[in-house]
Amino acid sequence: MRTQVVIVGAGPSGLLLGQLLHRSGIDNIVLELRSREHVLGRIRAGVLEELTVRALTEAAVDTRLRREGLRHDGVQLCFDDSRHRIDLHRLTGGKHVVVYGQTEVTRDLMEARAASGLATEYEVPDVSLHDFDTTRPKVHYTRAGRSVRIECDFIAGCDGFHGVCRASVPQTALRMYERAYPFGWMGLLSDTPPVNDELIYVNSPRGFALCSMRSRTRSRYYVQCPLTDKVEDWSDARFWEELRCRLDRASAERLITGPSIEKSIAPLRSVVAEPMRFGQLFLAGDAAHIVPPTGAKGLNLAASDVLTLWQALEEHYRASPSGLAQYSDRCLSRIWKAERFSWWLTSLLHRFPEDGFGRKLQHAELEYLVSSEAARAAFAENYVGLPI
Ligand code: RFL
Ligand code: PHB
Repeated sequence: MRTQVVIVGAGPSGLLLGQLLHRSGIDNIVLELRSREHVLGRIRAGVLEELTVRALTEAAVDTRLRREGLRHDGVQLCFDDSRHRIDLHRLTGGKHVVVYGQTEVTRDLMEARAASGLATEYEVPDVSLHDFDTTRPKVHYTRAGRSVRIECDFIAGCDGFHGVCRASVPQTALRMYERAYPFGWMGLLSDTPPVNDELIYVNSPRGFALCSMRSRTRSRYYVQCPLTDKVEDWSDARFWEELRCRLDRASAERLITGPSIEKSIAPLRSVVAEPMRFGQLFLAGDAAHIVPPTGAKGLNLAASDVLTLWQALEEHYRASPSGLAQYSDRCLSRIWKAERFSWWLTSLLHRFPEDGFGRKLQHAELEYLVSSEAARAAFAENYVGLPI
């Protein structure tokens, strides 16, 4: 079998790239380890930057997003029992973010791919990459007991942080930069109206909390928890009680609770792999970098990598001077700024073990942030997303 681009991974990065390439007339095949249902069952991101919305528009998968996505012009920070609004729209000269779940983005992309009759192989357990340091790379896998070999021009590694693509690169060709945080997020999804019509990021003496949403009737909440906690340790009742304790009094009184429809724990980490290109293999999204979710940047960075890669591949196939050689440097420049913002916001809002000095600094910084227009403008500029 032969195609132009083999895309490994059917998460948002892989499916978005596939759709963009298809619209440019570039053949591609997507290979995914898990089932379609498993991919759709993962509850993750909720906040899209305008750039991500633009990428989905380019891919012609924005119809439902435009209808159902919630435009947010501000976010709120909560500490010392009071809430402070950051007016994203005013502080950025008219920008905003859109609340629309990653699950819905993925579903829209899957449906568009199926409607275009494009090849996607789900539940392929043994993808392996070959000869990507030559101009004739190959990808092997097994389908219904028979081995399949695809020859291609390029491989796009969109297979997330634990995928096979980055792991196939010789360790000497790769440099990893990493920071781990001593806590995780316990997340709960429920069919209850959100406590507030804007997101609330909370720094409380009991730890971080976040009030987010998926729609006007579906809420997504998170509380900081120890890394050793298991989902079974968190009954719904315990979660709601803990969230209530971390919120300001007015929000706590308004909070409407109900049965969870999903609960999960995510560790927080910052990782960047450099470079993002090895011969004909290009890494994009979580395969190359992860951020703690505090800044809502992971999916958005994935979309900006994919936009950059799509443009470079399109130029290559049009035989114009192509951005393929600059791909890694272009992406990394934006990635490191998002890594910085995500690390900073994580450091500002979470409770760290035994750190009196750190807590005083957090407090000083929070007071500065809510009292200084310049500091709020810097927050807003990063939150809505920096340009490519
Ligand atoms: P994904 O989504 O991990 O998809 C990779 C796909 O590759 C498959 N795969 C393989 N396929 C074939 N062969 C193999 N050997 C394979 N190994 C793996 C996997 O099964 C999977 O389907 O990576 P992608 O596409 O790069 O997308 C990245 C985003 O998923 C991620 O950055 C965001 O979810 C991060 N994130 C957030 N990002 C935002 O922009 N805004 C947010 O509000 C936000 N909130 C979050 C988040 C991540 C969270 N968690 C769980 C870490 C909130 C949370 C709690
Ligand atoms: C979410 O809705 O899941 C969400 C929102 C904002 C974040 C992280 C996660 O910073």
